[in-house]
Amino acid sequence: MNDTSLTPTTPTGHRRSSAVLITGAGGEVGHGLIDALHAQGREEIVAIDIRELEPAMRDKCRETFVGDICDPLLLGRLLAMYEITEIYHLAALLSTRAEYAPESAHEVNVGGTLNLLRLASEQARSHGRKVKFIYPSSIAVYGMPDLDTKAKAGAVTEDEYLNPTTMYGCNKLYGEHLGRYYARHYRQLAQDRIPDVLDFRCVRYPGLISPHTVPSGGTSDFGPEMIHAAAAGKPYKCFVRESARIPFMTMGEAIEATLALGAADAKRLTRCVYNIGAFSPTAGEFADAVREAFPGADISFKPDVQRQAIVDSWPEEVDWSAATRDWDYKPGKGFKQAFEEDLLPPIRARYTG
Ligand code: AKB
Repeated sequence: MNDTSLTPTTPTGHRRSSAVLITGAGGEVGHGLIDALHAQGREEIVAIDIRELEPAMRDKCRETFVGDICDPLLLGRLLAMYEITEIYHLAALLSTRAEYAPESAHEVNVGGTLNLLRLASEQARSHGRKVKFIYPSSIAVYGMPDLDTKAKAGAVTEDEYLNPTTMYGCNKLYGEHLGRYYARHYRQLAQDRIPDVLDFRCVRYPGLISPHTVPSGGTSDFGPEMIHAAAAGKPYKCFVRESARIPFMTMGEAIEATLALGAADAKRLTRCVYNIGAFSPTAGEFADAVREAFPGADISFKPDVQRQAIVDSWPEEVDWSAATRDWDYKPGKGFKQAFEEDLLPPIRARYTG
């Protein structure tokens, strides 16, 4: 975009400091992302969450805000104080939680995303450069019509079976479209339109497994919950049947892939939305690996019909060949190797240490 910028100063006339903004920073992905960006020497992290971040996380940020992304005053403050060059918009109500309060989920997942996209475009207008907007979406955008189709479909591409059955999935799919709209068509009829305000890049996550945090509010949570429960010596009743299969990856690989997409050469990117994934064990295979690692593990299966239906509506595998072609994405390890090398050691340390 052209450099038609207003001078990036605060209302008191001081130059605004540059910032990479992370929303939903207190969640599982936020933790991993703050760690990774801090390790890269990024000193300009500004984080928002509705809850206070832990001190260890706060120490890695330039500034943290406790607040709601739906609050226009908070976003106005950010606009006034910072020259935001990059946004990682992680804040969302996940699939299970959203089904208990669909309208609130819509407010956060769609309203919040719209606020952030508007903030990004106002920032870009004010400092004269495109803002990079990294948006994690999810396999929840898919809606497989039945189990037979799910089994036959194999690895689904980004553009197939987009009929989500959850509010979260609908919200994420719309968020992907909103991002593409802001990046390519925003205010397309306005006389004073500035083109190219946003560089929108979206990565669709499968279920994520972190050795450091226990997830909450999602429907892919059965995988990580099972491992953490066994390591903590607690019994676990799995809410899906043993044959349930969806794609997963480790949190470490998801963060690496998110940063790789963020750093990718824009000229090579042929689309806004990319699938990533790594392995697709069934819940039963998950349990076998956990029992092998923790021989006394007490894991039983008691499917919850509604949560099972959500998992059944997600594909068994995703096709990530577009990510490989455009930004060299390659999953590192299969399930057993990732489980043994990347998950077990830190999980054991967490519960014994
Ligand atoms: C959820 O289960 O809602 C999330 C997701 C698959 O996006 N973990």
